[in-house]
Amino acid sequence: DEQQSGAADGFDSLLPGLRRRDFMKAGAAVGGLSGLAGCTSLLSEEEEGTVSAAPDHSIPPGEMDEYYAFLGGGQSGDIRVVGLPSMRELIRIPVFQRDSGRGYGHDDESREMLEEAGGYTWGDTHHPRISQTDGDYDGRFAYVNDKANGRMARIDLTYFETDAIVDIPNQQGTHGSCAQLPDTDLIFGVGEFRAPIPNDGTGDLHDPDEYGAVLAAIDPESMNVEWEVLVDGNMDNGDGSKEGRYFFTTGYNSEGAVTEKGMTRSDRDDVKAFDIPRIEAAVEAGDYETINEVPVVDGRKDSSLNQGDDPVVHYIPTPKSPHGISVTPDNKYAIASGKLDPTASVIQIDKIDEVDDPTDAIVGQPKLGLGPLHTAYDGRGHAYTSLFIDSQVVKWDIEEAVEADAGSESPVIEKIDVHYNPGHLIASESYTEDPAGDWLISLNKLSKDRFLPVGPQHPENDQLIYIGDDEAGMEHVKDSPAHAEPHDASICHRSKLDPAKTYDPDDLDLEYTDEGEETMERVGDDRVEIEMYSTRNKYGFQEMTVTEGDTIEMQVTNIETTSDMLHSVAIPEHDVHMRVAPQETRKVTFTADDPGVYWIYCAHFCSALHLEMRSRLIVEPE
Ligand code: CUK
Ligand code: CUA
Repeated sequence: DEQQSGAADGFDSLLPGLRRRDFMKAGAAVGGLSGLAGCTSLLSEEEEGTVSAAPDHSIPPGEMDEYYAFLGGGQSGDIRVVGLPSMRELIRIPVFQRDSGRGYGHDDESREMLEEAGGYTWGDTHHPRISQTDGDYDGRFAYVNDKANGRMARIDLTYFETDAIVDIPNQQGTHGSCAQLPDTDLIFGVGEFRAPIPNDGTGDLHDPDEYGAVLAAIDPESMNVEWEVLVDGNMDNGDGSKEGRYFFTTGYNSEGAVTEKGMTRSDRDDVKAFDIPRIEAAVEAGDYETINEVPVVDGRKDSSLNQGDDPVVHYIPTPKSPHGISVTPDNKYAIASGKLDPTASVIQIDKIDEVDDPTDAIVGQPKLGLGPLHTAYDGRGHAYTSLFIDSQVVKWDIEEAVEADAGSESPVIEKIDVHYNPGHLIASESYTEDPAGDWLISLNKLSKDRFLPVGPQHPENDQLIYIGDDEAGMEHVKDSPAHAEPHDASICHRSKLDPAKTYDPDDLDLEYTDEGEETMERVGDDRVEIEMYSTRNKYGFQEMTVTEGDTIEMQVTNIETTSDMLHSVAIPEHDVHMRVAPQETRKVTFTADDPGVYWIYCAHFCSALHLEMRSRLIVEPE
């Protein structure tokens, strides 16, 4: 297994599977390695078998991965579905952007969805979270944020397709996203950018004191925003307690500033613990202000709802600008990573509502390294935190961190180098009550010299690390280049997903058109409605004649029952590419503005007669 051979990156490439720590041990036996280029295969054969504890991670041709990893594609606006442990990208699910490969944003339904959600051409997807029932993945939906335009989307995991997008009122920079556990009763969108509320040009736009950020709670079925909570400072990432009582957010800029200098002035920011039942009681009691049709509960520090013993939001002071937050699988702790501080803060969840001084809920503060960003779990009591500045993943013992003094390094078990500068990391099923504890992906922001150069923009580097053997320690087994730019991910065992092989026509709103049922009708003066089928290797109509200026509604059913047998409707010079998968019916509406002949063709290669699968759109002059 020679993933990295040939790269000029030091001894990691000479000894695939050999960790730096082991290198020290092996060093005596193999001598000075710097001059040993050319001996790579010899060394690998000798050393790999004895050193590697990882199970075989090279999935042979024809065999399948054990896990699905869903990666937020960042500024690409999509979700990437990657198989683990092979790291093969299986498919991309377009969410906030059009994608001609999947016909997304080309048919009426998905195009209207994108238009109603603001009509933007892109989004910034960071945190894909899979719906849960009883604290485990149920394989029904994934939810993901759009940091760019303040939105949340739902992906139907039966079809691996985006089926709803909500444009969240009063929120700019929807960053963290997370389902309320254990049964996905709400979806939370975490508002990062402080802005005027409502942001409609009223008030003093230059006065940051008039800005605010909200947490939004969204109904997972209707995708309506049910309520919001206004807070002090801005927010960043979020995660919920496993029983559903609290939702935690990190934040920076408790200063409420508008410049980098101002945002980093004070030594403390805070973790906010939203008490969901109390917030819902406040909404029930009418204790809110309706802004842009959403009930907004005042959760700022000086709000009357936060005085006394039953605050709706606890503000727990933590060192400078904590970034990631995640709840341990046993629901005991919420761990916030320090970012600008070398520690993580271990917050004991059942203390939050008991202590007089919120700081007392912090029961551990291990010193981990420089730039701790995100923390994942193996279910064996260990935490794994990405160190952005140190370019490392640090493994540490959670209970040890509670025992040890604040600032102690003793909970640290092991560090492994990653290449380079990790943002998120994620372990298999880390967000559930029962993580699998075998694989971890470090989602590195910089790849530098790890791959063939491809110009000034380098790919990201998603690195696979085996964490299943505590004796042997973490083992880096694979590099995988990624298109810009994965942030968070969720890893789900394949047994928990049941994707459809073909469409179920009952799941679709449009009517199925079988062979022989095709119709073409002129409706009114300048509208033509077409309903037809597609199959190997023809469309329901061999030609369609319309008049210049006509609006054409073309609905097409793929009547194939064989899985994987896609067709599409590509219309030159009309910006149309409508995919139809087996048993799927879709509709596209377009205007025939220019007289002429246009060859409608199928763009998905479907058979030896794929090129002959054609029809003519004949647009006669008026
Ligand atoms: S993230 Cu969104 S800035 Cu660390 Cu969860 Cu990358
Ligand atoms: Cu149908 Cu190609």
